[in-house]
Amino acid sequence: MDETNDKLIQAKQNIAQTRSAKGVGTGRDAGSRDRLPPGQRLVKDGWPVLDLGIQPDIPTNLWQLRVSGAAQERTFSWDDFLGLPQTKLVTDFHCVTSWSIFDAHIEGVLWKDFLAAIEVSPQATHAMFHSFDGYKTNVSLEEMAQPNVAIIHRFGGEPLSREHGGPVRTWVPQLYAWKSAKWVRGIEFLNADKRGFWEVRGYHNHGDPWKEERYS
Ligand SMILES: Nc1nc2c(c(=O)[nH]1)N[C@H]1C(S)=C(S)[C@@H](COP(=O)(O)O)O[C@H]1N2
Ligand SMILES: [Mo]
Repeated sequence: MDETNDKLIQAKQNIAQTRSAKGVGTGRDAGSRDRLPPGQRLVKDGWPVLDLGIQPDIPTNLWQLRVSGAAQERTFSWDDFLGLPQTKLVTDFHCVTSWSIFDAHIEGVLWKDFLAAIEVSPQATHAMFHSFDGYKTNVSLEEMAQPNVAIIHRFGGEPLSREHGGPVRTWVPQLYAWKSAKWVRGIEFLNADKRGFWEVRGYHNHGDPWKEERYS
């Protein structure tokens, strides 16, 4: 498939617009607030897949990650990327469509270790993550500096599957899952905020699940 699923995108955009007209959030209380954000339900078996109708197939020998914008340009090959310090993490993950998963075992390069390998302009404030399917999403560098933010290539002890964004995706677990770009191919540093794919279609610009920042 090389066309995006326009009906699905339109439907999600409509949800964003109706929900935001009614005010923020679902208003539901999920209980166990210590772990499950409000309005979320725990998915116990499996991990739902969400995309635009395209699942790019990028073999690792052709995969590259390009750093651009307010940073020194740099392109990482698969081997360059695996040569960066590797860390294993266990985190939860929350999608705005209200599913959450607990205890995702992931592995990859912590954002702080990635930053140590590149040169970012002191003026940079945000990053735009660009993906092979044309998707993009913006995250502030302040959010990227939170613990457990990483660029990952393994999940559950296996290479990250194609449907979940393999070979490499970003992982920003303290924000709703649309902020974690699957099939990432580029990181563009910005001196001012810009909105990504869902952010221009009514999703919240920040996306904190604990504040139910679902739609704007
Ligand atoms: N490249 C890309 N990344 C993406 C998306 C996408 O369509 N394309 N969808 C986002 C959304 S809306 C969600 S909820 C999560 C879903 O990740 P999963 O399919 O691994 O659960 O990926 C996010 N990252
Ligand atoms: Mo999503």
